[in-house]
Amino acid sequence: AKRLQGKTILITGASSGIGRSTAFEFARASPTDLKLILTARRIDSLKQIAADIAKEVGSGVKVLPVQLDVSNADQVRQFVASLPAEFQEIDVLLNNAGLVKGVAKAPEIAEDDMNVMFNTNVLGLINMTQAVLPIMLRRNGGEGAGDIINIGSIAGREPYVGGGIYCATKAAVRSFTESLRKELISKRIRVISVDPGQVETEFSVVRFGGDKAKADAVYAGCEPLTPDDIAEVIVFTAGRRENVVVADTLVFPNHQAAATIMHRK
Ligand code: NDP
Ligand code: 8X3
Repeated sequence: AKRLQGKTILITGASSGIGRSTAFEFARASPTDLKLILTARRIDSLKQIAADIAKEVGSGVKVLPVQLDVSNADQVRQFVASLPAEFQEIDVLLNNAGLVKGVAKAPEIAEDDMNVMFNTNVLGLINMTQAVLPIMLRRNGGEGAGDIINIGSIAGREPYVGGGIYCATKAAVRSFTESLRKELISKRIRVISVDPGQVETEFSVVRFGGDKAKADAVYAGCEPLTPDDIAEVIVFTAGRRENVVVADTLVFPNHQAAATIMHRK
């Protein structure tokens, strides 16, 4: 789409799943003129994705893979200044990096898991936002311009058994997103929330510490969304006319009606 032409897009958690798919989807939407900053901890995966995007759409999309752990506040603080000048004018921040660890109930939740989930899903997202907002606010003589797209979850709207911490992190994301939209009311910065339901990515593999059989069981008899499905929604929101804010979107596969209400065949 013409509206995305020339934009600089920063994606966190771009090495897998929804973030990876969204990188491709933005590249397809503006193949002749786009800058993509792809970040995650797994830099080798990001380099591979950069090469695959170049193969698919050619050199009109400039891709910069950068290793970044969003749960490391110092790394996040230094991140923007460390970018090459031609990538510093970030137009779209996609706060997508996130994870879940385990299915323990309150008495058994490991302290490490709590810290990782809150530091990544909540503080990581907030720190990234603080790092990038000044760039967006400077534009148009202080009126600002840009998009902040936060990936929440159905889990942030509806807490479930065995998700005490993960659901709390996504509820925190939802709350922060809504505060931010209100705080930026006089600015031309769009604050957008996309909340997926069940999507098959590495999400459940990470949840079960690499146990693929347990991860597969989550989707048994279901037809989950693909990460491309969510990528299409994200790119749609960023490609609307500047005065249109697709503020808050919940996306389910057809068999899902709530976090834990799934029709299984
Ligand atoms: P994946 O596990 O496939 O992708 C997660 C991404 O986050 C990876 O690229 C991973 O990269 C990155 N990540 C994790 N920790 C960090 C960190 N500390 N710093 C930087 N990057 C990090 O899962 P999804 O694509 O499904 O998850 C993306 C988002 O979607 C998450 O916020 C998740 O909560 C949300 N979501 C997922 C749903 C689902 O059913 N799959 C449903 C609703 C929301 P690396 O390991 O290389 O750092
Ligand atoms: C992921 C969706 O409900 O499986 O955010 O936790 S859920």
